[in-house]
Amino acid sequence: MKKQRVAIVIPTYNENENIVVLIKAIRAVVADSTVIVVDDQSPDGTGKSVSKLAAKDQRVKLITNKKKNGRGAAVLHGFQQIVKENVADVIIEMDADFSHRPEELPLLIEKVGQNQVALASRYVKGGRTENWSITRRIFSRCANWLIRFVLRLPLKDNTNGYRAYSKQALQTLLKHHFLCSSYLVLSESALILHRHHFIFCELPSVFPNRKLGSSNTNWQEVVKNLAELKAISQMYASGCSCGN
Ligand SMILES: Nc1nc2c(ncn2[C@@H]2O[C@H](COP(=O)(O)OP(=O)(O)OP(=O)(O)O)[C@@H](O)[C@H]2O)c(=O)[nH]1
Ligand SMILES: [Mg+2]
Repeated sequence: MKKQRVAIVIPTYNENENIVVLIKAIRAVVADSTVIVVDDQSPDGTGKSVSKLAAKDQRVKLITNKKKNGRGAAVLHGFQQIVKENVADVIIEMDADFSHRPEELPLLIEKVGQNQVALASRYVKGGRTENWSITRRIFSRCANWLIRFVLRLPLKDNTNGYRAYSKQALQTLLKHHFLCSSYLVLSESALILHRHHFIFCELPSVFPNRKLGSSNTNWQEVVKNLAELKAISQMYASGCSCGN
């Protein structure tokens, strides 16, 4: 059987303390993957560190966006590049801060299928978060409940961006014009794939809190996510399948 080509998209904003070590950790687990970092001109020099690495390793690629436009927009940019250049059969998205553990990659890759998306889930049996404050735990549960309730999605964990897609799933996604650019791209993607009858396989995942660098989640981001949730619920409730 032909070997699957794997590409991993990592959105970054101020992840200089994590990104190089993470790419090495990924390589230790999935040796021949292509790693695509999508950076929004991080002031801390993340882009420079990745471009140094890319100069030595042609399977590391850097996409630099002109301005900070949200995690989701960065991931979609990476996806577009992958489809355009046809460099992968299995495509992963993951965060740069080690909350998505590289050792979980092989199982995610194994479980992805042409019509099956594999998702790392903190809220199925065996999954959990580590070192989160009670406020963060309540917030995450409420966000998940709200998305599930409003969008009628069948997922237990709607807000974790550690996922593996087939090339077919990506091609389906990219036919659509996305309304969201924040973390809510995760929900908009799930909604599109659900409507196209893709199956979701939620795998238990351990999500440690970031040790280095600082969070990109703030109140402004929360407000943006809520506005985007309202927009997609209205768009999809009206029966319109955006952009298609
Ligand atoms: N390119 C890009 N990446 C982003 C943006 N916002 C967040 N990211 C990246 O998306 C991933 C998730 O962001 P985090 O800051 O870890 O968000 P979080 O997990 O809610 O917050 P933490 O508690 O700090 O982990 C990280 O790899 C970030 O660097 C953005 O606007 N642009
Ligand atoms: Mg994080």
